[in-house]
Amino acid sequence: MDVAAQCPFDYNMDGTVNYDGDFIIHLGQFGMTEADLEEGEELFTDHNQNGVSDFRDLLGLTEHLGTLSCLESLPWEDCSNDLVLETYEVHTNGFSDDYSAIPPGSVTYRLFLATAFTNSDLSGVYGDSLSPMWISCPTGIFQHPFGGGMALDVNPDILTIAPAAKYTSFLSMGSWFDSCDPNFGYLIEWSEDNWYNQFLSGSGFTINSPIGGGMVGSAPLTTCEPVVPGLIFLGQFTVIGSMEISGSLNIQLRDYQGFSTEPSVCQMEGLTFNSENAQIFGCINTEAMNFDPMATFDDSSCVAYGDFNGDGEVDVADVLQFLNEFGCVLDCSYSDLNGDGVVNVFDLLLLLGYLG
Ligand SMILES: [Ca+2]
Ligand SMILES: [Ca+2]
Ligand SMILES: [Ca+2]
Ligand SMILES: [Ca+2]
Repeated sequence: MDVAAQCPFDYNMDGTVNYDGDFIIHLGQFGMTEADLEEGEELFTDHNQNGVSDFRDLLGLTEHLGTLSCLESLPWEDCSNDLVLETYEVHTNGFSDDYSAIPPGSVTYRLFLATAFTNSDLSGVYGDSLSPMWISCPTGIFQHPFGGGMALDVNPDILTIAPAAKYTSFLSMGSWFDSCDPNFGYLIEWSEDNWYNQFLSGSGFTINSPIGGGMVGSAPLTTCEPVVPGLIFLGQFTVIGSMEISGSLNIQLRDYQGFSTEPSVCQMEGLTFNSENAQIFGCINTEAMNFDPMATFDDSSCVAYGDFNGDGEVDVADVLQFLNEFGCVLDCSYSDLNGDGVVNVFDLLLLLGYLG
């Protein structure tokens, strides 16, 4: 039996749904209808059979991307994901470098998808006329001249000469510009929306054309290790001279049980975020050593008293770390367990009391 013939996404029939082959072939028909084709050609990318090769057809391919075959359609899971908007930095006095300036009162936000899946990647962040994606920011979005609209466009080496680039606005498919191998999202912009150019020019945007657009994942399982467990990074936005930002987007996520198994897929549409609900990340456990009274969102950073290395136990390794600071009289950090400004035998006695 011909495996390839049964897989509607393996256009080049090499037995795998791949980025180099099938994805590129698919893009060749993006936005086309039957009428756009040459005589005898077929609109083989119109998987949802609405007469046009639209973004949702592309999602059909990206959910299979990297799989060995697609003999059966992938299982769909229920998922309840939420967006989390973090107030990352408030630029009360502004921030500038030799190349650009962030005005006073600007705020840098970071947007995350909260998911219960522990081993997943994004296969699409998108919008179309059925469910638009938009970001609204009345006062404008900061774009550093050395930045770019995607995480990968920011060269971390540039930050030493242009530190304000750290706050440039960009979208991401789970990767940070300053760490790890990214799952670089592939941008899909239909001319009618022109959304990416608007974003690059420093404004919000809407994707609501019938064809649709957004980002699709280009490689499976390369999403970065989350900085906060359970959160996938979606982008950073520095709002110019105000705090106001809101938006809505749609997500397709793949969940893996193991590297070689085929993923299952979940899709959530109409996820919204708003600066009115922005969170301050930190430890919210009042019992913890690093309790942050300003924090509103638990970022799993809590460290128990005496657990200096944060491994969940108070043991000899922590005592050794403590002894490094023993005798400290200035800026003594965590080792000053009783908070009297110095690290001495009274702190040691407290620590011995925490020993498990
Ligand atoms: Ca193929
Ligand atoms: Ca279609
Ligand atoms: Ca420990
Ligand atoms: Ca002390």
